[in-house]
Amino acid sequence: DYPEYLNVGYELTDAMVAKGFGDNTALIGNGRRRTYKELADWSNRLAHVLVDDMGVQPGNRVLIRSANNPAMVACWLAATKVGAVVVNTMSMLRAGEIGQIVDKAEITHALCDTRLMDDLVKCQKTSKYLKHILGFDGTMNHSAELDHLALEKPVQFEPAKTGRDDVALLGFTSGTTGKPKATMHFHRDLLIIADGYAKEVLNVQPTDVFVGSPPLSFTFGLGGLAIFPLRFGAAATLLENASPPSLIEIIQQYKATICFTAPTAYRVMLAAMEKGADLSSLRAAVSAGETLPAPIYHDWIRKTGKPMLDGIGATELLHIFVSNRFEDHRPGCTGKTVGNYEARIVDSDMQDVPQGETGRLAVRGPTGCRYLNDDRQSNYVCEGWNITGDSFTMDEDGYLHFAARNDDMIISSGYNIAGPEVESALLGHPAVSECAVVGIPDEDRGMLVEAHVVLKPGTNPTDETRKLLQDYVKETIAPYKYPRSIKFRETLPKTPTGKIQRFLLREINA
Ligand code: 3SK
Repeated sequence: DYPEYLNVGYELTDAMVAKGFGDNTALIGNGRRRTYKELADWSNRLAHVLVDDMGVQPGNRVLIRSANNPAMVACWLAATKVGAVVVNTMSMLRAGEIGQIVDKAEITHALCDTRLMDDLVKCQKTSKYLKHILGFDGTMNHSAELDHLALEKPVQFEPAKTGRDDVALLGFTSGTTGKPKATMHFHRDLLIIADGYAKEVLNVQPTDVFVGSPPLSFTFGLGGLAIFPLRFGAAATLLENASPPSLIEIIQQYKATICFTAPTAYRVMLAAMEKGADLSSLRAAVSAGETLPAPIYHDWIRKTGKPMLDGIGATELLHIFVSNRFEDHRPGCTGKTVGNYEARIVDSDMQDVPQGETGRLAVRGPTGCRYLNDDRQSNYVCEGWNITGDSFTMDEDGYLHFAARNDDMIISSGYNIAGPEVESALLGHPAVSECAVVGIPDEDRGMLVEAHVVLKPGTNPTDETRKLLQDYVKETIAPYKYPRSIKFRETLPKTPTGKIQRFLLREINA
């Protein structure tokens, strides 16, 4: 239903002002609130700089390098208004990693928080594409060149007449395997995820205050911390340091109502509630990016009286396409498809598996995978269905139950063992803080179930603890699934977005 010409930067700012949300708070960050009118004006001034001083043309690829802060959102909106194709990148990337992105996306222009300039400049020195860089002040003291130039510009800007099917965003994903891919998303896609998931599942209201940890460079973060609030006149708090203690502080300070983060952060929040933290303002706790362990789900309900919304999304599909609902949620179940998405469970020949059996999740709907120049496209999209790389079962009522990432399925002595199921069992033991289960090569069994366990303080990593945990798993799930090998670790390797990098744990054994 979107008009033929659609500019998502305009829709989320000037159009919101026109609809009467001008005085609502849009963004909170660096200790300040900014209204929709201020955000519209600010992004319009920046858009003028992009055109007049940097020579950005519609279709140019513009990289933004920043931690989550209001300036990053303003830059993203400005570049989108100009009709550029934006590539948001994480502050943690180094010159070599930025270089891979610049080459893949043929990026010509970049906006960069001045605190992060060194690696970008290093990358520019060897790049055949990146020609123009301007720095902005992410701390909002307006001390950088982009800020100075913007102050001289008018607050009105005529947005580029972009088509609804013009590419607005390139979302980079290395998944959990390390090889970056760029996913293309149209202007309309960015509104579809808000008008679908955010409306249907979260029922976002202008009074909502969003908070969360995912970087805006990850489409999970861009949706949850920018597109969803801005589409409905709500506010987003943006945190450069979104560690669980900072999240807790901000939730209490701004009475945040909707939180987007991963299960590990919710575990810390539950512990903080024990010590008196008041998180009662939260009406929606969205968990995605990692399997939600049942103990966290149950504890959350026990402590808050509200459900946790487990969902599954993918950068390829832009955001969450299967989710639990406030009124309809079950432990160990990811829920049903959102909006117009459809799901099937198929075998390797794209045939439906019998109902109740585990197979590959295939999804199709209003958004889908379009890799930029990548021969992995045909692995991801088969016969019009997106194969997400996850194994699921679908029950007779259409609810989807996560089994494993396809890479996390362990075949041991002929048994199919889902690593996350063993993880879930281990996490039920009070001594376990975090764990990851992988299959490692084994002469006798083909593969062996190996658990990497981070213990809670106070428990010693001894053979006795190992045996205790193995016995516990045998009592909790079918005994053949127990981890024959357990390695104790101080931490688990994770991507910057909080996903456990199980492939690194497998490589240790390879
Ligand atoms: O978990 C993910 O990979 C994801 C990616 C994009 C958007 C949303 C989610 C949950």
